[in-house]
Amino acid sequence: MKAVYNHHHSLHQGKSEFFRGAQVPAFERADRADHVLAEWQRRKLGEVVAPKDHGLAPILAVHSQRYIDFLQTAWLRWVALDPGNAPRDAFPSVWAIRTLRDDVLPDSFAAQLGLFSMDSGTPLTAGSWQAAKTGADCALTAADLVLAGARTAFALTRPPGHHAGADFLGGYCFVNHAAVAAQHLRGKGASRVAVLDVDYHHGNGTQSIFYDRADVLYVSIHGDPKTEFPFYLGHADETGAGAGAGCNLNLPLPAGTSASRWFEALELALAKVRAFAPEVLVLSLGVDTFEGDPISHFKLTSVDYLRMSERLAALGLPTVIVFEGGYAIEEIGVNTANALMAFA
Ligand code: SP5
Ligand code: ZN
Repeated sequence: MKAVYNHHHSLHQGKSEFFRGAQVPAFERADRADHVLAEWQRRKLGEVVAPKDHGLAPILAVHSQRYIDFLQTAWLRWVALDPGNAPRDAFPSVWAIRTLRDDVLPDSFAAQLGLFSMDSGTPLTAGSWQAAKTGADCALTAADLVLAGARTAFALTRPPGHHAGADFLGGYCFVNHAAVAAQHLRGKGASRVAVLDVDYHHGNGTQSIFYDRADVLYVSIHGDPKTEFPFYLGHADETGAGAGAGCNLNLPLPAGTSASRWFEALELALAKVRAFAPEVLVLSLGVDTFEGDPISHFKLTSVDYLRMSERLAALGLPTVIVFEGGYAIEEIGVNTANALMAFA
């Protein structure tokens, strides 16, 4: 298998995030990708290739023009507000929540940042756009490899993507790589694409982008949003809308869920994917389901990722794998490589 590696990932280096009123060191760190790459090379899982520039069109196929316009210039505008801002990441301080208008774009940078954000946990930095744009190119290049006949390709990128919606950032995500890849596969002739999301957190962005569509299935196993981020989406009664009715499956599990219970949910997810009969699978691979993850609460062990890999590969589908979350830095390389093992 080839890994399409984002050589620009470390241009995004969030310093901190907010937790209970305090600024704490960011969990989504640059060395996450370094550890995965090191383990990939240690196990000789395959060639590491550079992404091809796909321009903006495939990103604009799933994100709004106004949001991408904002992302491209956001850092320069943040610093233009006050040169003293340069050492600090940008965070929103105001939001266009219910009853407030989100259809009129304010001139104020602070107001735009809030309009285009779902949380205050996602530091926007000097290189966030470039890292996320290159991440999309990784996912697109991996999709191209699969379209050209590769069984599997791995987009090794950060920051992650599955929380980013058509019109907003959040949950450490700016551009939704899995959605960009799924849409690209559709445009290049795959008639049905399934996205399976095994990150600990519900991929609210991916779900919402495809919610009313019958051509892209979204299936997710995740921490119950009643207690876990992203809180406001990911419930079991979200099954799709309009033409997309029945093309969304959420399998929320309580914090503290064991590996055996998680694997039961995986079988339900796999059955749904099989019944949809997609031509291609996009796998949103987060390893924050690990028992040692510092922000998540499932109980998977490192060897469980080998079993996960076997069950996923048994689908027998051409698969584009996109790296998402996972914050246990010491084990992230081993866990991710284990999850890829049956594909390699
Ligand atoms: C892609 C992805 O995995 N995004 C996750 C975003 C989670 N953001 C909320 C994190 C809350 C952190 N809580 C700190 C707990 C410290 N013990
Ligand atoms: Zn996650």
